[in-house]
Amino acid sequence: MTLTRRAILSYAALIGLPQVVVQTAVEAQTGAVRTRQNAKTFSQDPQKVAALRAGVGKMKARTQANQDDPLGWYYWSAVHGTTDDPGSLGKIYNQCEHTRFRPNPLRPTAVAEHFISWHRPFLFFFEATLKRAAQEAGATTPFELPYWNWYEDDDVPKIFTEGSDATNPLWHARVNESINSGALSRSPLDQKALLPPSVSDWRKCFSIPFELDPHGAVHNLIGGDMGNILASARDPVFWVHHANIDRLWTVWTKMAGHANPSDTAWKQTTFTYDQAGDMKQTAGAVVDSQGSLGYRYDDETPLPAFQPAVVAAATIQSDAPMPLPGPTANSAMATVAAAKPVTLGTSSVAVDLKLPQSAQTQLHSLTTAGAPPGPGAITAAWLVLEDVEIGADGKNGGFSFNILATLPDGQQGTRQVKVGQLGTFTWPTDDGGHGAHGGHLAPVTLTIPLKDVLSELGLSNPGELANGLRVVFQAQHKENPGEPPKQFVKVGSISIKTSTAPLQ
Ligand SMILES: [Cu+2]
Repeated sequence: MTLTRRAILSYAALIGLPQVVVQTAVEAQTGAVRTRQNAKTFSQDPQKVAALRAGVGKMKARTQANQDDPLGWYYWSAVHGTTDDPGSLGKIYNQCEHTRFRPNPLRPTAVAEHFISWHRPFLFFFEATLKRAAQEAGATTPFELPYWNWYEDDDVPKIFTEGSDATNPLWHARVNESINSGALSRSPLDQKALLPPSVSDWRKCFSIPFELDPHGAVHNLIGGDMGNILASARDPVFWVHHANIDRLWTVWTKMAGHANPSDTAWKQTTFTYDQAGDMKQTAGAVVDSQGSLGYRYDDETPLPAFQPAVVAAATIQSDAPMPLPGPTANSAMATVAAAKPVTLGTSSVAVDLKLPQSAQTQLHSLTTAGAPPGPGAITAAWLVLEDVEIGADGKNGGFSFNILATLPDGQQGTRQVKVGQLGTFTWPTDDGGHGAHGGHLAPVTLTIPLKDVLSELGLSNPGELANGLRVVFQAQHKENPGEPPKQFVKVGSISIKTSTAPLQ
């Protein structure tokens, strides 16, 4: 799609003839393309860095004068999410599209179909506003929003960390200024479809697993405002993080056999970022950033998929099998395996859930197609984490755990399926994702359906469960030598529960 003249005029009217936006649109028509650069390259040009800082500084000054100024810093962070009352901007603020993992087994996830397509125009309009602010502040060097390639660079780009609040508009208080890039997953890049065939199949697509890890993991690991979905865009690093997310969507789209959704409802979904309705885009229009929005990235090379191996866990906890309760007269959950409470800190932790033989057989039978289960047979199984709470060192974020269900592969390796994530940004909530019920980090019970997980693990016979199911809390944060032990998360109990078909 190419921008129409009408669209150009409406952009122009929108923020008082912002030249950069008009220019953007004209360039899109004439074929000149703006290039978003790697922050590393960008940082080598002091003029560009100065212009970026001037723009952010100017936007922050506008917020000081009027919190809801649509050309100000707070406005753009609040369009994503805000902890303040949105007042008259209720339809514009708190719009970010994010998947949340819900404790309710009947609604294990709320899948965000527009995580990636909502953020693209969000960044585009923010970038135009930022460039206008830079011009107003007197900067004459043109620039585009840079991206932070955290697959290659552990450190938050230095232009965001040097100096202080008083001297550098890009500076922000963060828990970590360095992450562990090797712990971020690249395996979503392997998936051929953007969205899953159904909600319970959320792992079988690019967008949802990618949103969790690397996207959510980076939010979790930086911590501070970045680790809070409602405050994250206040931190300038948010924008270069999401520029990399946006870049990887382009990379994924260009890889062979990968396709964005073709259904009309998805394509016609409209996002509006201002009250007048001038900053508007549809999902279908922005799947090609270059054709519709006039920008590309300096690196759009396909990436090999890569799944970080399960690290040897520092702690392995296991319990003796529990006796399997007999069939019950109703379908209430029965516990077939349970483990002691665990505290999650600096290192990974593995928990072996030992299963009595009868439970091994019944769990295996869940994965095989066959006649409907007879009276008293297991019809469903869940991995249940109860009393999951933020620990004493976790409130401000700065940590991220993948929750993996694993089995040995018979050759000293491990088969693994990611079933969830624990971090402050991705903390499970039972609402739409904006923390309305019970607060941002309220204690939760996580109930994870196991049937698909066991199928994906490739469970071929009950004997493979002879040593139980191993649950690994895989730490993605860096271990800092000499650091005192941390308590990021406390998990009150871990168990496998089943429900059985009613006895006649
Ligand atoms: Cu984000």
